[in-house]
Amino acid sequence: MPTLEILGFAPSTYTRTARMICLEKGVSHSLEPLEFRAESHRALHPFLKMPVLRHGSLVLFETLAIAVYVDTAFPGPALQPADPEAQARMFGWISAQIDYLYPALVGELAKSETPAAEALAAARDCLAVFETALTANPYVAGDTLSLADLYLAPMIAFAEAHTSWPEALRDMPGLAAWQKRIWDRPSFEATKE
Ligand SMILES: N[C@@H](CCC(=O)N[C@@H](CS)C(=O)NCC(=O)O)C(=O)O
Repeated sequence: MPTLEILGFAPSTYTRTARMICLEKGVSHSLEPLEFRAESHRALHPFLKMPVLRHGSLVLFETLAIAVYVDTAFPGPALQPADPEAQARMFGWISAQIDYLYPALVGELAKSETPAAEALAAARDCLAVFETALTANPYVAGDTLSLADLYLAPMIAFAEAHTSWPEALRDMPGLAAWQKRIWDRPSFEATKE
């Protein structure tokens, strides 16, 4: 079996998601650098983003493709609910993170150590939706860890590391309890920079 490679840089939230998924599945992988924005990068990822997965002759770009491949091609704990409705909801949470939370947290909030009130309000509004979900359930998509949690953790960790992460965003007990559960996992610890 060829070694599975994740190409990207450790601080990248999506690269961290891909790596956490490998670790949660028990799939050994290596983190490999990319020649960022060089032609060699374009050959692997036509949109010049990260991560990329390489596994033998298979090359995949886009985190979601990588996530589903690693979860379904390897044994280990399932990271997607088996129930179709629950699975569809999990993908809804992932899509919301990609389209709404990532731009608010990583794109805007994390740009400044002391974010503008507008950026804070947008981040708070978005996180409040996750707070509601995490008040009802221990994990984003229900009772068990799923791909949706492994998207969320790196985004929040990145924003925490790059802003003063003010008190206004801390007043979310469901999110805080979830953070404690995920932050204690070996996959989170092992992918810290
Ligand atoms: N849709 C892509 C987004 C990947 C993405 O935006 N990755 C960031 C790092 S977390 C990146 O490559 N940033 C470099 C850039 O935008 O030039 C995916 O889901 O994999």
